[in-house]
Amino acid sequence: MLEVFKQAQKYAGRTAIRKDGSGHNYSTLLNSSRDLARILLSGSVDLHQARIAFMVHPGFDYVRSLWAIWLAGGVAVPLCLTHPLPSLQYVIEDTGAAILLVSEDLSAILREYAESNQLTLIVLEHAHAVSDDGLDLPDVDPSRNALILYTSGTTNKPKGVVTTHLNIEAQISTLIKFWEWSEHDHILCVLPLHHVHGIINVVCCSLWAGATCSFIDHFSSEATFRSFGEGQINIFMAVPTIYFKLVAHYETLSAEQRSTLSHIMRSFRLMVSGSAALPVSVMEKWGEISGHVLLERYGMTELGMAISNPYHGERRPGYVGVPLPTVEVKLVDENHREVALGSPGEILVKGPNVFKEYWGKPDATKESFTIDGWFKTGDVAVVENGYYRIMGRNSVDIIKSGGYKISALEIEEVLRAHEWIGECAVVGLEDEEWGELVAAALVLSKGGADQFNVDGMNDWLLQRIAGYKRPRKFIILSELPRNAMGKVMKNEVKKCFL
Ligand code: MCA
Ligand code: AMP
Repeated sequence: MLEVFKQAQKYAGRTAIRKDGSGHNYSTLLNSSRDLARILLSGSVDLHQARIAFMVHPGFDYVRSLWAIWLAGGVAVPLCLTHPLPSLQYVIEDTGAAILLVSEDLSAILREYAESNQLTLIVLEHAHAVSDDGLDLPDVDPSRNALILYTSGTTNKPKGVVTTHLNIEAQISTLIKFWEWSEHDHILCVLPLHHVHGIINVVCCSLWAGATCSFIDHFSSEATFRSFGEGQINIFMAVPTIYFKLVAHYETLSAEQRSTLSHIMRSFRLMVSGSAALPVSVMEKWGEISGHVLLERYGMTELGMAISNPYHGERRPGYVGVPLPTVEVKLVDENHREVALGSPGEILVKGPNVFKEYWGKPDATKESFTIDGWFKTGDVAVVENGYYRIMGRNSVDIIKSGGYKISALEIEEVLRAHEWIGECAVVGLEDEEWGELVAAALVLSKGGADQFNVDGMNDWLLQRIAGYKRPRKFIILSELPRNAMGKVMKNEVKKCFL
């Protein structure tokens, strides 16, 4: 039996999940996951690593879907709940998922597509258990693939990051020890569940520890503070943009509300920030209102978590801390030679947490590792007084906005398909709230010059890309700044927005 289920069995009677005032214990969660696994198997003995895409609201249904896929021997492919059809289609087709598992109210977007492509669409609310069919669930070897998550990179289309059960077990068990998770913990999940931060750090870690995971459907400052106000939550994890928004909302509350909230937050055990650089100003303001020194850590879809400030000991503002136990980290120059202590270098990582491959992309997989097996993160860091400080990335084409990784090239490719646009360059502009804001410099086509308008552009984009990828600023130029070789100089493009 996979370790995750052995863990869950230990805590049978404890509350695993809470949402909207009701709870489910581990035993109910496991039984319901087994029932759903049998539905997925539909009479066969093992899904044999078939990819199952699922688009399910956070909470009990999400977790039982994930667990059912694993119990049936499948590979889980979580879909983003807010992606437009072309983005969903890309993931479904890239993974070759033939079964789609969906919450009823999310099914409309996929129904017609599933029918015309002979995909099986299972609506969770209509899927009825066949638990007495006598069928055993397969014994899944932990070296098998478990999860495919899509991440943007320096190529125009996102790549599917494949992690095995062993990778995931390594990622989880390291965090359980380092951050001292226990069954007495209670975390609030406000993050989207198609990325590592929400899936692994929040949901899988809490359920591995026998803790309780509370859910809200979608982040809002009001709902988050309301949930804190109930006095049960003692762990919180979020991206810096969320802390920024919470601070801003706190400042609008009455003195009495602020004092109650601050009092409650002081009794939390742990508050973590990650997925993007935490501005020191946000860390300080959060410290004032919550009494907590945020624990900042560094991770990546391909790695889970790699570097973390200590749970005990100094959490240094502006730094991500030290490599986690079992994770090897080194900083190298462009020839992959280790740099001298105190010099900046690219972060390379090795360890049982590191992903297996990019799905269906052997060349990209090979290129992302050195010949001696270190994963090349593309992030540049320096070690100062024993702590790592992230200095940036070695590609201007990767943007981090609201904690989401966004490929400038992907957005450019979409923009270029619009008849108004001749040429374009997408960049990330520094922003305290969002980390970076997506911005597009456009050279309009002949016809586009008369017709371009931002609302029309936005409507068109939202049918093709996720909302968080949409450029928030446009600038019209007569030509893009290029170097002597004709290459667009993105740093010069950024200056055009100043
Ligand atoms: C939304 N808005 C934006 C952006 N996104 N404006 C500028 N830039 C953006 N990126 C605007 C919307 O247009 C809208 O404006 C308003 O904000 C609210 O939109 P909504 O979609 O409701 O946004 P939100 O819910 O407030 O979103 C903010 C968020 C979200 C909660 C911070 O971005 C989020 O969940 N981020 C987390 C992503 C994540 O989990 N990353 C982890 C990747 P208007 O009202 O004017 O229309 S994993 C990873 O990175 C590694 C492994 C790691 O280390 O963790
Ligand atoms: P993703 O592909 O969405 O998993 O994003 C991973 C990237 O997020 C890393 O390669 C870093 O560039 C960035 N990142 C994660 N945590 C931090 C952090 N604490 N500080 C700065 N950047 C971070």
